[in-house]
Amino acid sequence: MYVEPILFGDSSRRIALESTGVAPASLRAMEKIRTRTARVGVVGLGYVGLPLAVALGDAGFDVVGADLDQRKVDALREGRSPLECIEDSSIGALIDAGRLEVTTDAAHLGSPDIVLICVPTPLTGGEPDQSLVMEAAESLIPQIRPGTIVVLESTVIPDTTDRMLVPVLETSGLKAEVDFFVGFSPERVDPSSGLDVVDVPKLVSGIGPKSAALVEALYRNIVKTVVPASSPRVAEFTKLLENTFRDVNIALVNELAQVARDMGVDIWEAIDLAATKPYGYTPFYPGPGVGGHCIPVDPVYLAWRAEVAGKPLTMLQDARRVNDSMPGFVVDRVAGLFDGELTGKKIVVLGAAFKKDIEDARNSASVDVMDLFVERGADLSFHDPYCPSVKVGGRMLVSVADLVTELESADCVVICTDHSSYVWDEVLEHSRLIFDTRNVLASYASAEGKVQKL
Ligand code: SAJ
Repeated sequence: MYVEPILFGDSSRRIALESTGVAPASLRAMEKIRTRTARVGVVGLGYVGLPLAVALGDAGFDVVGADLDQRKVDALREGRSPLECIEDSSIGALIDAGRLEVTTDAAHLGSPDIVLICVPTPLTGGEPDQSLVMEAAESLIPQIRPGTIVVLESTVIPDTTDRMLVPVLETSGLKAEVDFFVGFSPERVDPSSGLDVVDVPKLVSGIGPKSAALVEALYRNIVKTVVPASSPRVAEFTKLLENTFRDVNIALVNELAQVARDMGVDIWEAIDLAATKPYGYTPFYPGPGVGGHCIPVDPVYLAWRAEVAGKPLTMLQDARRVNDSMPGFVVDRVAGLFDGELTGKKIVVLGAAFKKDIEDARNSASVDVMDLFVERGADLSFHDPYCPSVKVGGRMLVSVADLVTELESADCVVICTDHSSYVWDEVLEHSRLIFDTRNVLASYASAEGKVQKL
């Protein structure tokens, strides 16, 4: 798997350099990657950092992970995985082999040879918030040594690596691309597709040719396909492009869903018909809104940077407005089933997670739907096999235990997240009226007469 790039022209020059015994920092760094003797720090052990830490440990590197969440660190130390997609045994084997250490403090990684920054970059007050990247960078300043490689994985505003990360790290007194090396490699982890991190092509980049070669060499140890980008900036932009593409296309079908029914068209049938076109079309589906940490966030990072450049991206902003309007559209459609009046109506929402078969309800449109039902005076309850409780209307709601009884007492059941574990025949049998935001009941004959959909 390891493909050794020639760092300094042809190999004879490299041998000449080595023979002097004064190998530049980058040669020593490359040697540690080639021999997998480098010690790797991973800052942030979430759905991006932890799979990477495990892949690096499995590849033979010693890994030290840092995460602010003490419970997560405790679980890892006990050989327990905090992520559905990683087995406890994978963690336990690395811990037992002394190949994975974990800490809550990124300032005490022990000056590892390589550091991957995998911290969240959310929105705060609707604006990009890169403070965790800055904190991670600052924690590395006293730990930078000649030969250190720092790779940013978090999704950031284009130019962050060059114009924020490098200057902060250079306050160590060392010079980037001479003493230490910096690159950007966007995370491409999909929390539910089951695709392993090693199977997803990985964009890599460096602030200069040495950094680029080192970052490429590192990832060639842990992923099957490495795709070099010409600069961190274009890789940062590409990451935002990938997810903005998704948000805009979801907004297109969401907006069409808001008018198709009035035109006598079943939007779901139209999308399936369009998907028979074998080229020039990618199917996306309407829903109760767009949740998660990526899709509703990344377009805002791109639009923010464009605004700074004096070129507002109006289409991205319109798409965000459409997607953010979906929870209200869903609640209005359900209210329309009761002559516009939801006060006192018993509404049961199925699925709090932001998408099917995962346990994450942060940034979930389902929760926005539930908030609106509460605001409109409905008697709201929810069920989700993955999310035991969520905050709705300012208070914690617990997933109902007895689903059948809840369904039978509901004036309307609203399917927001179509987890695969639901037995839809049972939901149909015990419900009087269903509003299906995911078209999951389309193929059920018994749905006739009791199911409304987007
Ligand atoms: N959604 C729709 N209609 C669609 C697709 C998604 O309403 O046609 C909604 C989902 O219900 C969810 C939100 O959009 O609320 C986001 O869905 P997602 O499938 O994009 O899920 P994420 O947030 O896990 O996106 C990740 C992204 N991966 C990375 O950023 C590394 C995204 O680029 C992937 O394409 C996506 O996983 C994936 O393919 O599953």
